[in-house]
Amino acid sequence: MENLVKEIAAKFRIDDTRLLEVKPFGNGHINDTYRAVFSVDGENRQYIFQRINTHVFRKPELLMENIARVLDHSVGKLRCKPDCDRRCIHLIPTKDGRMFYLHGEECWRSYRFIDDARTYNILETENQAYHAAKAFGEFQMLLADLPGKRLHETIPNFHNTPSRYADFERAAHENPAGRAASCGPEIAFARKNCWVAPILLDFLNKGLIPERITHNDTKLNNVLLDNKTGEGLCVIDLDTVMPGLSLYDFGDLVRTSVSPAAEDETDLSKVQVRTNIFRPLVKGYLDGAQGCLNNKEIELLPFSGILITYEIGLRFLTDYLNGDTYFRVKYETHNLDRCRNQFTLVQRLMEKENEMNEIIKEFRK
Ligand code: ADP
Ligand code: GN1
Ligand code: MG
Repeated sequence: MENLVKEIAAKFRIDDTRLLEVKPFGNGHINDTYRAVFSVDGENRQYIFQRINTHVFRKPELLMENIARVLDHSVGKLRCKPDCDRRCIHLIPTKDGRMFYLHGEECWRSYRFIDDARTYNILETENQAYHAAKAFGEFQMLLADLPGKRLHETIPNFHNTPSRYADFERAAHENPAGRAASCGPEIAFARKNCWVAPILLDFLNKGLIPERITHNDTKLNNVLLDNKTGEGLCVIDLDTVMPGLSLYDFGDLVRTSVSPAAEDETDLSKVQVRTNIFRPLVKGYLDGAQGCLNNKEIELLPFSGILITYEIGLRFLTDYLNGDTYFRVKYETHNLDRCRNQFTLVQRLMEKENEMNEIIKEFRK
């Protein structure tokens, strides 16, 4: 791997360098991410190298066009802020001026590494909740006036929950991996709760909530928090930035923040909703978005966590039924364990929905 990354790195505009170390980095389910340390003029400098999963992202050139537009616009708006270099990721161009490098069938890109910052897989404090949510809210606000044509849909129907439900029913009927019998309770849960699927799209179709430019993969570990100040610095993992709903972003943040358990925790008694985390999530997101959201969007913030958690549980179940063709798995029932965990969280979020609705009343305009 070291040799491969070295070969790839040589294609990017990184000055005369000596590669000291390269290691897999992060724990994403889709792309392959590496952190490389180079010695540049006697100083250590770090870069991120990523191999884009082209099975999932079929048109990487369009995806990179989206990212470049989004970053250009964000950098422009952030220029006058203190520490602006660390508030946005920066693509390193290739030596021939492109934003990615094609290595046979593989598509690689590189980012400047943002130092003195980190991501969290499990949220620890209310302060982290506030700052992570604020960064995602700011991201929403930054892109609210992106000029030019509509962004490309890098994965069509990505958060179209009824379409995800149809994919699930197809997998359950066709049973391609012969696993349907081993997940009867999960299939039943998915069916019993299918009423959740169309709700946000119905509000969109009625014109009550708007389409926006959204991130669409706002897992807690897709925002860097500053090691010193604890503030939200920069939103990362921009592959799915495209037209969407603010509620997809807030919902995924709720999904990955309120529970003290990892997404694949198998001790389901640990899957809980910490309502004390919900309030700073809402406050942070709304502070960051600076008035972008309308009242209907604010009212639906508690429900958004339920919908997105249901949708991801459904996607894990579908992938399990299909024989693990999409998400990276570490063992045979990994996707099923993730589904059980997420469906448990859906249940717990539903039990707390009234409490979350009470909290939201404080924030309506
Ligand atoms: P994945 O698709 O694998 O989730 P990410 O883009 O989220 O890929 O990157 C994986 C991890 O690498 C992140 O969780 C973060 O810790 C780190 N990371 C990514 N980009 C940067 C960057 N520009 N600077 C510092 N760390 C980064
Ligand atoms: C994937 O790439 P990563 O790990 O940040 C997935 C998300 C899911 C998430 C579940 C492109 O995100 O939609 O919510 O796993 N990304 C894609 O953990 O499908
Ligand atoms: Mg990520």
